[in-house]
Amino acid sequence: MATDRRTAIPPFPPGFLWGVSTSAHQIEGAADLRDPSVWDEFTAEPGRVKDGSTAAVACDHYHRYREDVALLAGLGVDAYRFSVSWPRVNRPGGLDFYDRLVDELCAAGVRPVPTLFHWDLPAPLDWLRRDTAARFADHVSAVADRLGDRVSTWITLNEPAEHTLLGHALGVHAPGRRLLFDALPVAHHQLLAHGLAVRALRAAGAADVGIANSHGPTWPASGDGPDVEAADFYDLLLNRLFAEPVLLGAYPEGIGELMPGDVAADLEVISEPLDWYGINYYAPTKVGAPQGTDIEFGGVRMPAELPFTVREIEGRPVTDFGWPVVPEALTELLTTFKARYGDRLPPVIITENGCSYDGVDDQERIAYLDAHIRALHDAHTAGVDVRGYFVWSLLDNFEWAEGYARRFGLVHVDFTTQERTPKASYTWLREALRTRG
Ligand code: GBH
Repeated sequence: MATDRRTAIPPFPPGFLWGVSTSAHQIEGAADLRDPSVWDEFTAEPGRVKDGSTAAVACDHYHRYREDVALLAGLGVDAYRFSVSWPRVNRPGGLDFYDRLVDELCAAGVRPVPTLFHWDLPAPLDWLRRDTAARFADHVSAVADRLGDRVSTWITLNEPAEHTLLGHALGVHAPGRRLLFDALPVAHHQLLAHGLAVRALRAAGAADVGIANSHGPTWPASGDGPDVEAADFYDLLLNRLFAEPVLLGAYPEGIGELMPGDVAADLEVISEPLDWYGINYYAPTKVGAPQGTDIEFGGVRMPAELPFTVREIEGRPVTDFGWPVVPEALTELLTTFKARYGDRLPPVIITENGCSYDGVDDQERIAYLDAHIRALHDAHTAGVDVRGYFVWSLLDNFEWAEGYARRFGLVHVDFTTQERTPKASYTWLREALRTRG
């Protein structure tokens, strides 16, 4: 019998976790029931978000979570990765919402996988300040005390690399700072927050803890020395700076000296052992030597003084966002991490992977997900211990500086009526999961 390669998922080891991901600020709405976050303040500034929209209502998930959990159950995923909004938890009764959500997930047989920080920092706080890390640990303890009887799998931070780079170095995300390399303490304080969070979770009895880091291969624009050097530097910033403190307890050479505080002592905290390592993967980056002028790439202005320039990857299909579709770069990323870190790399979970395309008959999304799941399987065959795969995202949602213009969902959302419509990709994934080995 001919098998349709579009619906047959290659066999992963038993216990492999299939899931979908979202984040609080991007879907919840109910802004009146949370304290303001840096994102609420940022979106209130004219010109920051492309379509001038805010996440005040978003997908109104706060009020519609039952319907959304039913969509998860209908999809047949094992797990749901969502984030807990710190500024909502800061409101009296704010944790009640997550309590209800977790109960609903458990009743539906879907494992809750909360992320404890996904960029919506309470507005009065600031990652340039060291004490934000300690405040985060208190937040984590409060959440774990409340949900820990039903939640076993936890994620500390989402993409500290992007929050540092986009939010504090380049200023295109909240809080909108353009500090370039002066943003490095923001990275250190988030990493410290991660380590303190792991300790807080352990103290609360958590047995299954990871982080969701943004990673991707960086390809030199040519074999010339300056291009290779620039690509290596970009690899250091995006990959090594955030992986090595966590996995090896050390910063890449030359970086530790630039960080604030007692870095050696902090690295002890930052490298608390994890049960698994989460990677968000979207696309590789092609990088070349600086060109002496500011460049505009993917809607981000990168100043001339940066020691690299990002270049276009040609000859590949691109998503509506303009990101190239390069599934085999996921295999490359994972085998590279395995080669670099060996036994120091715990089992890997892909905590985000997905693409933006318009329309409900989203054949391109099916092709993207199918190819990336196969690429992940290739990494498994090559000896990388992969334990899970989460699609970004369940719902079309508030895509940060892009507003509602970029749609990443398996489920279409009409932002006027809040009507949810499963896309072709939802049906495809449901059938693929139903018939998985
Ligand atoms: C994630 O960030 C976030 O965790 C999530 O909240 C967000 O909604 C989702 O992705 C989709 O954006 O121009 O080809 O070089 C992703 C961070 C940064 C990954 C930009 C892709 C550019 C690819 N992304 N990067 S390219």
